Amino acid sequence: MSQDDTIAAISTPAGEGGIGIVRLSGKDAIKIADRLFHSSKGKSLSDSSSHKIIYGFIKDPSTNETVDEVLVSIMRAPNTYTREDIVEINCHGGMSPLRDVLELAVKNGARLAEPGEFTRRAFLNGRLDLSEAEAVLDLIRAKTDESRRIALEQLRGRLSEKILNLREQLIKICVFIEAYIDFTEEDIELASKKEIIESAATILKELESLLKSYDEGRFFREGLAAAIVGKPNVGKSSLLNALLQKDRAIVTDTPGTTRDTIEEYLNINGLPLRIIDTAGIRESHDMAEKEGVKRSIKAMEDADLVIAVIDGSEPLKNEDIDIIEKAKDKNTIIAINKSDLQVHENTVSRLAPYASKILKISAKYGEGLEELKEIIFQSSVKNWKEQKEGVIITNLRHKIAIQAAYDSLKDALKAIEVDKPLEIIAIEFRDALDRLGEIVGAVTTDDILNRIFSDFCIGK
Ligand SMILES: Nc1nc2c(ncn2[C@@H]2O[C@H](COP(=O)(O)OP(=O)(O)O)[C@@H](O)[C@H]2O)c(=O)[nH]1
Ligand SMILES: [Mg+2]
Repeated sequence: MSQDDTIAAISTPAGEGGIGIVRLSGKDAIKIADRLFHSSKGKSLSDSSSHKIIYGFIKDPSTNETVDEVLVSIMRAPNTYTREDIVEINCHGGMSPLRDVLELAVKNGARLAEPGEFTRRAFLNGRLDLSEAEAVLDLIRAKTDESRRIALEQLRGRLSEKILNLREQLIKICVFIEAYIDFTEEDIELASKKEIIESAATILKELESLLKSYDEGRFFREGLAAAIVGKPNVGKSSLLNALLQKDRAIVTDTPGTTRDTIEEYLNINGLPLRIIDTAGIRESHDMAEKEGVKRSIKAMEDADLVIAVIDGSEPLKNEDIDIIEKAKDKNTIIAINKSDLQVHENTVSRLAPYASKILKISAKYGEGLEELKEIIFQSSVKNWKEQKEGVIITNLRHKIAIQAAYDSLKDALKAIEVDKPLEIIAIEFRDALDRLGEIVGAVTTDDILNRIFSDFCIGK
């Protein structure tokens, strides 16, 4: 894909509209447009100053036939989207005039643009960095106010600024270590070592908060899956119904009523929660129930959050503990249900070691549900409000790069700790630096660029 030629594309969506735009970018953009354009006053585009709109007609130079009545915008480099000369021909918005004008542009020296090629040129010419270019696509695709806000922030360079700042700190460390390697025979002094460790730790913390912002942002985009688990008859289905405020799941006092998982959506302060009621987990010889139990365990494993329900009116059983044990790697909330009845004395204290979030509820009488919702919200998105002020990661590519930088930095710290050779330590820091560079495009490959820009539509 050459950058020397002039590209052209229809930049507005297909279909009928009030206007449609054919866009040209490149060093011959104005010359090519001039071959097609006739202003009413006979003035050529080449004679026009930059950032002007001129009225006239597009004619086919080979037949002199008029194709459309247009307004043409002239934007001369470098103050343009691509940093090249850009001409935008505002046609009447129908596919026929647009296609004809585009075809004439191509016949007269332009090349059809590839998907995202305008933005790719903007990146290659230094108008946008890579994360800003990606934000252009996010902005086009934004479906909620929140995602638009985040995309716009990124387009304005908030993320880039943050990454550049972290890279500068890393460069300082690298330069320092490399100076040691080059000019001294000795090992790093203790004081300097401490300084390196401290600034690496600061960077690590910032990377951590960026990673967290991705996870929490994901909850708002995709919702959070919460599995309600527990023994049969503890009140799981009652809890689902109580949270939804409707009789969604069948509630009976016969254990083993719920055989399959049931899912419903609930909105907690704007957080879409997918709640999954599961079959009670117990040993069973019934085939259908066995299958249900299997699905419960799978739902628990897949969930972002586990609500483990205990029947507080009866003594705690080993089966209860077994289920909680199964969820030990999860963000787990223990809900001691049936608090309207007498809750057994030592149930709370016995459960304390298993989860930091324990509360008493009564699904039947709707007690403790607001508190439960609050705990769900807090434990999943506790930093979101602060994050809103800070920089938010929404792009998986960025997340992967930050995670890799984070891992390299951890390795660097470990290497310092065990007094590995300075060369090895320097490599880890360099690696972290490069991985962060991938985000803004300071370090990149054609592969990465192709992948990113092929997601764009033609004309952007
Ligand atoms: N007293 C009391 N009974 C409850 C409460 N929640 C559920 N139950 C009863 O416990 C039994 C089992 O409830 P269910 O929701 O089907 O439990 P599941 O098997 O865990 O889904 C039913 O008879 C419910 O009415 C509660 O908060 N208090
Ligand atoms: Mg049930």
